[in-house]
Amino acid sequence: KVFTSTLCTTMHTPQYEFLSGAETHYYESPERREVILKYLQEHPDSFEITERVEDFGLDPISKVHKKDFLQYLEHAYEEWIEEGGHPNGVLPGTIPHYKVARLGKQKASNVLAKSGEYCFDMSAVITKDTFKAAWNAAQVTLTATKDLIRVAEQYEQSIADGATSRENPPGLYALVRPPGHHAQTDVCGGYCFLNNVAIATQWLMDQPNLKGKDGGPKKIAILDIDFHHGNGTQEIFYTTSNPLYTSLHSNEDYPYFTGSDLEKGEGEGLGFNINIPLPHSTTDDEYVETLEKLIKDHVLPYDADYIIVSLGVDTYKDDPIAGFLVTSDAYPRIGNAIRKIGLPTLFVQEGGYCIEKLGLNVGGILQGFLA
Ligand code: Q9C
Ligand code: ZN
Repeated sequence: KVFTSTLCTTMHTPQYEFLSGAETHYYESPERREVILKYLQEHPDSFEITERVEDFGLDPISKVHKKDFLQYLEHAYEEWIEEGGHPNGVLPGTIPHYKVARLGKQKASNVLAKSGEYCFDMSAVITKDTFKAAWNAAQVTLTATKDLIRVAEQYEQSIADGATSRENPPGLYALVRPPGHHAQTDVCGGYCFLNNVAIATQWLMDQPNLKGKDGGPKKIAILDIDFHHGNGTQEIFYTTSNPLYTSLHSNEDYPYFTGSDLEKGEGEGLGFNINIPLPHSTTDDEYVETLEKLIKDHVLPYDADYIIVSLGVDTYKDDPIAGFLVTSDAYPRIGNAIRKIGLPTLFVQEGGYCIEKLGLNVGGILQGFLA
């Protein structure tokens, strides 16, 4: 079952960004959702699509993101225009580099300063409706997450009834944009503003009536298969043992300063942050074998109740902003490896920018999970 909303197409449409110093079109485009949706609609035997969105309000979002950051996102564009900023949207000109900010006691007082304080790069343009679009993506993801509870209970029941085995886990997919995994507690960046996966994960853990096997909250394992490291999700859950955060990503690309396998978590979270960086030469077999090993060594021993996948297909060989050698043949294999975990799974859309193959590649993962 697929959860989406037309607002993911109509809202948040920046005209340009900067890549390697050059002005280019904004790769995280509304067209991305359109081509994925088209593929899913062409395969009605595999996918049931719903545009039903429940409003969970601010509460689950503010459990992950700081109030001042949310206030900033909501009002940045109007302040930007008032201060004479370009109508394309808010882009930071000055970011508090740690070597500068170390001694700085000066508070960000206007939007030009705040744009740098609350954003870590030039790939997250805030337009008039960006906050609404990110809010909507989070609400769609939460709607799917609520359904995950329901289908998981059904799954347990039919196992108890002997009607199915643990090899047929239910899967849901939130087709959303903007994506989320680069968004930290109070910083946006990398096309991400609100961390959809983190918001969904935290909301699941906060459900008072939802108890895990040990009587505590349900356990969640996050599998981040976007080409880029999910610095946001890592930061948000760095000091906690639930969820387990695992990521396969490039060892030589954006966001450059996180994603090392030395980042293992801190305090209670130590050992619950698993980064597997891979070289740009990574092929289908290498990728799938590494994923299978990650699942065997880390995900299965964690004994989670749910899997949440940060689903990026910018691992694709012709992705315009990425660099692996992975082909379209790999995606059904990836989906199948995730299915074999045997747990109720929520897929949440992150990156993937090769418009021609985006539908096939995302659909390939989802169909591989079903098959
Ligand atoms: N040379 C996601 O996939 N610019 N974000 C990178 C690389 C930003 C990617 C430049 C890429 C952000 C969700
Ligand atoms: Zn990515």
